[in-house]
Amino acid sequence: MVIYNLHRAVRLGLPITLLAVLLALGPAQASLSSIVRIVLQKGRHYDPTDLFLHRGDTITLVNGDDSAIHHAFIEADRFAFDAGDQEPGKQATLTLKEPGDFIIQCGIHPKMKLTIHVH
Ligand SMILES: [Cu+2]
Repeated sequence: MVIYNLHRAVRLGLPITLLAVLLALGPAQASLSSIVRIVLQKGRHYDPTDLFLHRGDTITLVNGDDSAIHHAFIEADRFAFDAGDQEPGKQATLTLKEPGDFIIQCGIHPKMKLTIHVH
């Protein structure tokens, strides 16, 4: 689609400087296509337990339990995340800005782990 538009732009006689700007916008637009992934906290598990993400993507953690409280957090070298106590039905969001592999734990259920791989 981009190639087609460039061909069309050349036929229309657009200045080369404008073409350079259009080319430069390509990757910028691609990086704006961040996504939101929903993760369920239910039965003392995260669902899913592994996620592959790109920088800029967001995770929404949803407490799907009827009565259990969850408390998601990350302890990493470069940043920390703490969602606080999440009552049933409540959500917490986390936008990934750092590349690397991180583990989202639960302060209430030590066995709950979600590994995220951010590229
Ligand atoms: Cu929990």
